[in-house]
Amino acid sequence: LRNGRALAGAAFLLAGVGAFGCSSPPAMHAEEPPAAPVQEPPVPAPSEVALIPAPAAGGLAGERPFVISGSTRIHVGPADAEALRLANDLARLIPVGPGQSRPVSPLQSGSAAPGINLLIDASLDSLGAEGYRLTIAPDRITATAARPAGLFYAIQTLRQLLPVEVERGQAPQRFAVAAGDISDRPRFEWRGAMLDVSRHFLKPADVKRFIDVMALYKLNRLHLHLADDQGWRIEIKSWPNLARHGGSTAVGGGAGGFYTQAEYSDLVEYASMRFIMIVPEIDMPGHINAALASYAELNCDGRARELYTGTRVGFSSLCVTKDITYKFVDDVIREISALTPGPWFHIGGDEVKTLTAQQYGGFIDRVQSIVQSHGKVMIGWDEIGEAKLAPTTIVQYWRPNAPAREAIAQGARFILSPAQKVYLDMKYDSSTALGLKWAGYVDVRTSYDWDPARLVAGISESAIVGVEAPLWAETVVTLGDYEYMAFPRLAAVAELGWSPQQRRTWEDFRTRLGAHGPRLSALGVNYYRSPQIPWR
Ligand code: TNX
Repeated sequence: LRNGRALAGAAFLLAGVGAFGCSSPPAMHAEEPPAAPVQEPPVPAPSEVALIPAPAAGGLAGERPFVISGSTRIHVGPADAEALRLANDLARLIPVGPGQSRPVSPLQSGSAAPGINLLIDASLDSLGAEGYRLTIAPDRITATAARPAGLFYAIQTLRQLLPVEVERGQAPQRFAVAAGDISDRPRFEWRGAMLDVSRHFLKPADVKRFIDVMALYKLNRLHLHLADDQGWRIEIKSWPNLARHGGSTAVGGGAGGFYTQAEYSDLVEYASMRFIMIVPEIDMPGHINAALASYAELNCDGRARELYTGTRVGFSSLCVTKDITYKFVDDVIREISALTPGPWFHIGGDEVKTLTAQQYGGFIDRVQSIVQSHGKVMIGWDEIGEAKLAPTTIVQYWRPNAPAREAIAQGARFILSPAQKVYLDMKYDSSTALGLKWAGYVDVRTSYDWDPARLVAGISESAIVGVEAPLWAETVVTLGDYEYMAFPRLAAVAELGWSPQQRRTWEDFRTRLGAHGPRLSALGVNYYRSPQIPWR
């Protein structure tokens, strides 16, 4: 079936070109059996090759493909260690045969050779730090970028043009890659997902699997919500009871868990190899019961709270009038910042219902100075607009229909995470078993079909750092649950963050997304088979 479909597509693409199958000459010598025609692999059908996010310019062409075979080499520019690492990753994706690695060789000069070429070319910086050019012609594939991140994204584009079997480690021996010429760069620098690992805990191996799928869609920020009322999920050496006791349970009373500092650093490293920066969040002054249960002295009354396994919000707060609170905040931000190469520290700041506006503003102000003293840029949920913000501070917009007036008036920059559009914990529709619905049902089209620059009056393109889809975890427990809520909506958000508005339409996206079904399946992702999508 697959071949039949592919051949039909090839006929569509190559009508009359005769690139394969019919190119063998008629037999000339009656006494010799005719030579078996070289069986050219079918060109992938248009319905099978689909790029998400859609590239900014160019695309696939109906011309002769490039055929990857046992003799195809991968070339990298001279003396480029990062390109070599990426080339080796690509070589592992398309081995020559079972257990046979594909050779990677450095080019003598900077110019491409027959085969697959991965080149860093600093003069290409018109495409920015993440942009790339990818050309696929009959004799060579050439990926060029000014920076390694761009080369990585070129490879993710190429990966989406390879047979889905490569995702299972079963590359065919010979296959065609659709021809094309693509010049690509992202619309926004911030294309993120957030995992709430506090309400339920995801072990490091599961976070890595999630990162793998993020990378396929060119997402580049993973925000980890590391502490909330129900669980403290990162080891803090100067306050060891936070993880030991505060991390010992979860919503519903499960076993919880936490990342040791070594495990966190390993995640940071794993993500950075895929050009994803980890953004740590410790939510404060509210959403902090796990800490209040771990250390009595953090409470105004000096009495430790009970661990909490329910799902209410807004009831807990640090004691903003005690000095020890700021020592605690300083220690936590210092230790996590030292483990985090990315420039940001997210302090939460949402849903505080037990402080006066003045207490809240004063606390955020002080914490902002602490974050800056550790060399980081502060991020907070949109409530922080009520405090006096530093010019570098970033506001994460989330409340449906909130005008964000105070933050706009201060000239803040925004990450857009409107709950009614991109909250991955909202149910898709009334039949979704997992998830919440306080911001409404969020189907795939709702996540996709909006323009960030037109969401909030007063927040225009230049004030938008990017988009991020948070996955709150009150109702999700296993990696399969997280995946079911995240995919395919996160792919929609990835395109929202990457592709120019005028290159995106829902009709086109839903068809391309349908073609991604087999790849997500091959990756073992438990995605939601939305009835809005023509899945293949
Ligand atoms: C609101 S969004 C919260 C979270 C909940 C989420 C559930 C935000 C900053 N706060 O604490 O988990 O709703 O959808």
